[in-house]
Amino acid sequence: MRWTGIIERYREYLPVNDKTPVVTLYEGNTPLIPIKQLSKITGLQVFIKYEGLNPTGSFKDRGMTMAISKAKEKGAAMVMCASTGNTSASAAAYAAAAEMKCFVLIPDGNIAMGKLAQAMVHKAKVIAIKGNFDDAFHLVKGISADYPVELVNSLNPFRIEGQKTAAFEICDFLGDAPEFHAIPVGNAGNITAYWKGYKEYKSAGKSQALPKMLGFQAAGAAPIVHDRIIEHPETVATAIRIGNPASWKAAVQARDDSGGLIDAVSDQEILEAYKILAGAGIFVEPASAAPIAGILKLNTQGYFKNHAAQRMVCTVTGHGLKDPKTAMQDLAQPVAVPADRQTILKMIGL
Ligand code: AN7
Repeated sequence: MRWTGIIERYREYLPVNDKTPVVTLYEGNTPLIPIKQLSKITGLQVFIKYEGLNPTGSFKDRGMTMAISKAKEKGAAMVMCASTGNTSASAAAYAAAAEMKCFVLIPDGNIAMGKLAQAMVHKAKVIAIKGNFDDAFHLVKGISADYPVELVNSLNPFRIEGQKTAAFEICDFLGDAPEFHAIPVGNAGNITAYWKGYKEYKSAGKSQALPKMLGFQAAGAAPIVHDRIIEHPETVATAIRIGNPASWKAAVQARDDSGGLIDAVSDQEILEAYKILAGAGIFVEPASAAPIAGILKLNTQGYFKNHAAQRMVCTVTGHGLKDPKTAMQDLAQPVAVPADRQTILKMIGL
């Protein structure tokens, strides 16, 4: 069957009707890839849900096809969001597809280059503010409440509806829900969406089990872990540099209802996990390495010792190409040499 996006595939589980104009870039249907390097270390069956392969390179597209389609249905001409980068890239692309205007507020100097380029090529109006994501989010909430512009951050319930389809895909692929699901937590929409998806699929009789939800925040931006707002969040994982998440309560509920946890991982642990994935052929952005760092941390604490061979799915949320600067940070640029066979053979050691 030809894949034409998450709304067509999972229509019966989504708040759409025959009159909803479906704005899609054929997002979803991302691969669930076994990573033997991680299975070997943990003794679990570890898979990654490679969300970097969505049309704009992140999981946000699942939510954005819903948010923009519903905005279009309502007759909206303008959408707006605050973003650490991926939401703005996705909003800009789907708004372009829908021929709508898009305004994005970003924290100046703290979004990865690829994401900024995306928002700009799709002709969103990009406004960098002297403040962080939380400041930007506060502003867009106020403006969208007072003016005819649709908010497409994950406070918009249609975003969560779209993003829950990733859980459906995982159950369809595995035949049931996995025992564990690990995921990065920033504004906390995605952990909320997955938990909703897993519960709904079980209620519909499409799966039998529910996973333990394991959320991971960056140590310098871990409000849920510390149970307090972080005024000045800091982390190399700029996507999750968020101190006051919108879906805080729902994330705590997903954690507690599933018998899981939300923990913090240091930037160093994130970058080590990032390199392990790269070594396995998978290129992600730093925030996406947080769940890998998290399960490795839990593994050293013995958390999985009675769970041999159980299934672990880690959502890796964004593509590595989003953030080439971090990728190249501690790598030497190649030095140009003469275009000559002998030189090349000597360099390769042949
Ligand atoms: C790669 O783009 O918040 O916990 O404004 O880009 O659902 O917020 C991005 C978040 C994880 C966290 N991984 O997801 C934004 C934004 C990547 C991300 C998260 C984000 P949520």
